Parts: sequence; C-alpha cells; structure tokens
Amino acid sequence: MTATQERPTAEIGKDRRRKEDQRLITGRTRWTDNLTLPGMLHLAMVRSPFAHAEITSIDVSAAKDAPNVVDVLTGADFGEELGVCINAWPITPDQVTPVHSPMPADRVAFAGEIVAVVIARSQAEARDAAELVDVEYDELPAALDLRAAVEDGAPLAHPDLGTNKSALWVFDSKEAGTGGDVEEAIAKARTDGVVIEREFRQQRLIPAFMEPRSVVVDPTGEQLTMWSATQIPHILRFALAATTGVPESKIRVIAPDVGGGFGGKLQAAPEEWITWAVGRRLGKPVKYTETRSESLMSAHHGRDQWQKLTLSADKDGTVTGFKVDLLADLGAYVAIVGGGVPVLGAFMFNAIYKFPTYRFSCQTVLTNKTWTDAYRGAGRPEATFAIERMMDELAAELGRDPLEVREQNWIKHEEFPFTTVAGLEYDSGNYEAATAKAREMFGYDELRAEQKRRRESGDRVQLGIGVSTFTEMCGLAPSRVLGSLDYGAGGWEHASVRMLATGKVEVITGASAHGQGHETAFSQIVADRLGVAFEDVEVLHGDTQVAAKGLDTYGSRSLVVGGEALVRAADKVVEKAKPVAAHMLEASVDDIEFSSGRFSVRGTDQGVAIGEIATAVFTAHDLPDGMEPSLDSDATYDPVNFNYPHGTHLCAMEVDTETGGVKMRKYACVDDIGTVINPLIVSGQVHGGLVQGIAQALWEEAVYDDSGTLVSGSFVDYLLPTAADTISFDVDHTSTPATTNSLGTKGVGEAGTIASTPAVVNAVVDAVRHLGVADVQMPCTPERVWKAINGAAGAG
Ligand code: MCN
Repeated sequence: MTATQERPTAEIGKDRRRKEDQRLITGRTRWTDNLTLPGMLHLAMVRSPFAHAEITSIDVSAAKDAPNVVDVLTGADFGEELGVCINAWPITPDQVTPVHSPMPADRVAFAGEIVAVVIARSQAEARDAAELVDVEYDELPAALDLRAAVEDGAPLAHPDLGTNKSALWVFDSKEAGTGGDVEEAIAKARTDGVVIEREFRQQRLIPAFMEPRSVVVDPTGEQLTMWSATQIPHILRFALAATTGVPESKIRVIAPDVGGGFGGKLQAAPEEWITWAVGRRLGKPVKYTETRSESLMSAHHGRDQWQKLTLSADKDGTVTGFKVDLLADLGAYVAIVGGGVPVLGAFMFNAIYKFPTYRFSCQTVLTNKTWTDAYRGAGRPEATFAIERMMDELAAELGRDPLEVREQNWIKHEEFPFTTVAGLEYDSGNYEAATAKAREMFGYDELRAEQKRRRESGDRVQLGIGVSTFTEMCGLAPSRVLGSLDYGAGGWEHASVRMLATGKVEVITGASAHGQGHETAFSQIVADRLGVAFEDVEVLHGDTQVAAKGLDTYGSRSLVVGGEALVRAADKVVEKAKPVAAHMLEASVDDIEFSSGRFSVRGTDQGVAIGEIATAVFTAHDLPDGMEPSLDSDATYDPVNFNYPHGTHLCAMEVDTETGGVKMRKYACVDDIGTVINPLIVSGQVHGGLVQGIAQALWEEAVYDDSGTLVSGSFVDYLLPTAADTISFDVDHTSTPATTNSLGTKGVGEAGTIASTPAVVNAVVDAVRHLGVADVQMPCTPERVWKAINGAAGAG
C-alpha cells in the first residue's frame, strides 16, 4: 500500500510494526483463561435445548454428588441476588422490553439460555457434572420467523408482554424539516420517472472472535476484581455497580489482552453476571470459560433484518426519494444497544447522496432466538447494503453505468460541509478522488470490456462488476446527540499523559483495544506530539484501576475520540513544561518555542529537551516559584460531531452459470480516512474488515431449524472463511482530513466490513443480470445462485 500523507511528521503516517504483536504471537501474553488464582473454582453452565419452554423442575442431586462438585445453583436459588442484565437503551418511550434475568427460574426464551450453574474444583469436572443436571421443560410455541412474528396470532416470544413488537422508530425528512415528502416524490416518479422496489434480507451473523468469552472473579480482596475478555471494562464496571449496589470504587474490572470482539463483547453478558454472583456468594475466586459451541449459541448475534425499500428517480437518474421499512430481529431480549443498531443505520441509508426526501421506519421484534446487538458496523453495513444495491438496480433499470449514476447523485467535494436529508452534517469528503483512484487500480474499463466479450460469446463463466461507494458515521459519539436520542450514556473519552523521571512517557487511555493495535498507534501520536522516541512511550489500558475513566472501544471511536483526548493531554504537558524550560534557560516564557521535543529560546541555539525537563520536575530542586512538581496531564474529550470516512470499493466476481459457483476475481478499494496514523495497522484493519463483509455476502449465516435449534452451531456449519478462501486485495487510500479533530483523522475499524458486502453481491447479480436475475439472497451460495439463474424459488 502506498500512503499519501497530507500531514507528514516524524511519526504520523509511519508504518510501525505493532508493539503488542511480540507478546501476542509468541504466546507470552496472558488471556483471561490463563489466569489461575489460589483456591479457584470452575463454572459450567447448563443451557436450555429449547427455544421456548417453561421450566417445570430441575433436579441437581446427581450433579451435586459428582466428584469435586462444590455446588449447583439454579435461578430459584439465586432469586433477587442475581439482579437483571443491563439491557436496552429504549429507542422509544413505549418500547416493550422483557425482563432479562441472567438465569431465569421459570421460563427460557431461546435455545442456549442458562438454567443452572455447576461449580467444581476443575473445569472438566464442572462440565461433566453439568451433563447430570436433569431439567424438565414444558415446551411452548416459539416465535422464530421474523416476518411471521409480527402477524396477528403469531406465537409470542414472551406471552406476558402480549406482543412481539418491541418498538417502532420513525424518521421522516418532511417532519424533521431536513427534506421534502417522500410519498409525493414516489407518486410523481410512478407516473413520470422510475421507481425501484426491492426487499432484501440481512441474514443473521455470529461474531466469531478467536478467544471465546472468559471471566474470572476474585472476591477475596478489598476490592471485587473481575477479569473479562470484554470490549467494555468501564461500562461493565458501571453496570455491575448500578445493578448490584456495590460502589464503583470497590469494583475493579480488567480486560487483559482480548482475542477479538467485533462487537460481540460489547455486552454485560449473563455469564459475567452469574460468575460475579457465584464468586460473591462463595467468597472464592471463580472462573468461567465458554466453549466455542456455547459462544456461537449465546454470545449475541448480529444483523437479522428484512428491508423493504422504495427508491424513486427522475428519468435522467436523479434520485428524488428513498423510503425504508425495516423489520429488525432483537432475539429474545433487548441487548445493550440492540434497538440502537437499526437506529444508527437510520442516518446512513442516504449514504453519500443528495436525496431530497427520505423516510425510515423500523419495527424491532422479539423472537425466541439468541439476542442480537452490534456486529462490526452495527447498522451501517445494513444501510450501505440497501442503498448500494438500490443504486445498482437503478443504474440497471436505466441501462447506465452504476458509477456514473452514483456520481450524478453524490455530494460533490466542493459542497462540503453538507447537511444530509437524515440531518447529519458531513464535514469533509472527496468521493470523486477516491472513485477515480479505485477505478484505475481496479482496471474498471478493461474489466467492463471483458464482461462484454464474455456476454457476447455466451461463456459459461460470466463476469460481474460490483460497486460500493460508502460512507459511515463513526467516532461514537457526541454526548449531546446521544442525549437527544435518550441514550443513557455519553460518548466522550479520557486520556492521561505522564512524563516520568527518566524522560519516558506513560500514557493511559480509556479506550480498550481488543486487536486494533492502540498501543502502537497511540504511542505514535504521543511521540509525535511530545517529540520523544516512539520506543519511549508506553500505553496502558483495559484496567479500571489504571484507567479510572473511559468509555471503551466500539463504533470506530478510539482514534477519533480517544486519540484526540491524547493530543489534548499531551499538549497540556507541553504547556506545563514551558515555564520550567523558561526557568532553566533563564528566558521569558514568551520567548520559548517548542519543536520536535525541544524547547528553545527564540532566535538563539539555547535549548533543553522535554526529557531533561521531566527529570528536573521530578527532582524539584529548582522549579519556578509556585510550580507543581509534576509533568502530567489529563483530558476528557467529547466529540463535536460524528466522523465520516468514505471510500469506493470495486469487486469482480466470476459466476459459473451452470453450477452457480462464484469466485472472486479482483477486489480493489480506496478508503478515505483523513490522516492515517499508521498505514500498516490501517491496512490490517481494512483487510480484516473486508473479509468479514465478504463472508456475509458469500458464506456466513446463522441457521435455525423449525424448532429454534441453532443448526450452524459449530465451525463445521457456520462457514467462517480462512485466508485460503479469499484473494489478495488491492488496498489504498486518499486523504481528506476531518475538520472536527486536530489530527484530521477518521475511523477505519469497521470501514471494510461496511463497504464490501454490497460490492460482492452487486458483482454476483451483475454477472447474471442478463439471464433475468434481479437479486440473490445472501449468502450467495452456489445453490441460491443456481436457483436465481434457473428461476427457482429460494434465491432472492
Ligand atoms: N487508525 C489509524 N489511522 C486512522 C484510523 C485508525 O492509524 N486514520 C488506527 C487506530 O489508531 C487503531 C486502528 O486503526 O489502532 C482502529 O482504529 P479506529 O478506527 O479508531 O477503531 P477502534 O480502535 O475504535 O476499534 C473499533 C473497531 C470496531 S467497532 C470493531 S467491531 C472491530 C475493529 O475495530 N473489531 C476488531 N477492528 C478489529 N480488529 C481486530 N483485530 N479485532 C476486532 O475484534
């Protein structure tokens, strides 16, 4: 990858290898499951095999008699002591929200729900004894099909609630004053333009991190300590304190190195609740580590929507309106941002375009399946898929090139800042530049020519070209915006920068990396700001004792929010050091300049390095009068706006028209994420993100049978791609700096996932459109593609 930096400095834009990788890839780190404490007991969960059932009895006697079993506890044993899982930011005041007990005593609402916990001296003994717990169930009718669940008379996921409909959230540009009337625009286009109507399904996906959930609780010290493979140590501490009444100061949550999250560890999970409660009850350290099957079954799932879409346009291809009606499957409970995921998407369906009218409605629905929540991209991949598929459909209807139709409708680079029909203000972007670069890298014209040749000669293997020009809103989030959505938390981030006596720097961030390489990129930012060596900066995170304040890592926020907090803290350190430099150099503060780690007296060669000042401040032998002997500072930064990366992704797919088999031929993408801190890390983030998005298009799907059992409950059936399944991608970037943070950066952690899915599906459809195919449902398996070509049911 060749990086074009707008703002070259010593460290910013440097391909630094990740500091953290040495310990990660040589096995020298300690994951949560590696932790052993004296006298530690082990937990195994007993889970419901039924999607919906009353628990009529639980006989734990055989399990209790098993070797080295200490106790077996059910929901009834815990009673109130277990509390309830923190759920749901209610997206509407009248949202219907079921009570979510970590271990229900009377009724289970999805297959995999926990009904008992076995505590034993070893993990193997706990798991063996869990098999002996005899639970009697009375099966109830289950709500399993999203669209059927909203029909009258459908089985109810929670009979006491009287409905499966949780909340209806609506945005209308006319009512909001951000645009005109979409119904009028569609009606006009029906007589005098083009109307495209489609229904797309976003299948259910499962976050498949390398390290399944693991949690250790030690209640024996002054504080209650929890180690957890989580993305959210700070939010978890808050949730534990808020629901159990233990003061935050008595709770320490540590997220050590965490083997991936992808949104799936953004949850205060029942397993954490139960382990916490068992540890406190027994007064002993306890550990629970889930198996891969448990992880697939019960860690929250993602996506699962039906999208009904209507796009209207003038005959010349100018879009006049977009109407979106969603059904979103929450699963059995409303997870921490379960309802919020589709709402986040609501602001993104208009993407990079200047639509004059827009209406969005989303009905969230309770079913008897695993609960859903954020999965890499959370709302934005669904929205991007919908609009980018529709733009391709519009181009096809008009017989025009899909890039040309997009360009006709997108916001031109000179029009920024631009307020969209969804009410967001995009600060910067240059869709023309990213598209031109991607087009060239991809060889767009050559591939179109090849496609034409293959069509004309009736080749068995046809070529399709898929386009996805995406933007997204990341950098969650301006606290005021969250407040306006009645969300219960803010979106700031905290950082501290401390110069140590030796001139080295200790940095603390409230962001909590779980694979993103913050230790490296954040070291680069501080090294750049203070002018110290990269190697001299140490970044600490993921422990509420060390980083007392923070809001953790999700929504591609860590750099744009946490990085900006770091910049501000580092700049304050420089300001603090300035009077000391003036004192040491016997000059006026006004004459002191700071550059590349050195304070100097303007117009002279006299100077002192920031490291020397750190030592002088530490010894405090000779400081300016009234100077506090410390060279550290904190900053808490609340972003003023979201952050809007964008890019153009182009994909070429070969489709065997006889077998339906699909093969990726080429993938080129140009992302614009403003200033790039570390191109190597960014490239890794994009590659990983691409594979996740491509996997949704081609392979991954959580499949339930008619009784609500997850049949894709292992990696044999849940098709997670390996490196061998993908090709080498052509990845590059353009750089249009963000205007809302001082580094000019935009987030990248989810970009590849958001952009790639529609590029691939558009390419598959494009390959066989001339055979009468208008859609292929994801994942585009050979069977579905074959059925689509042959007009059989079950393809689209
Ligand atoms: N970066 C950079 N220059 C930029 C933008 C980002 O150098 N202009 C660097 C950052 O410094 C950081 C990394 O790229 O090291 C990602 O930054 P950012 O976009 O701020 O995203 P976050 O760190 O907040 O990570 C969250 C994001 C999300 S939401 C998911 S889901 C996700 C992802 O990151 N899950 C991941 N990437 C993942 N990567 C791994 N390995 N594992 C996961 O579970």
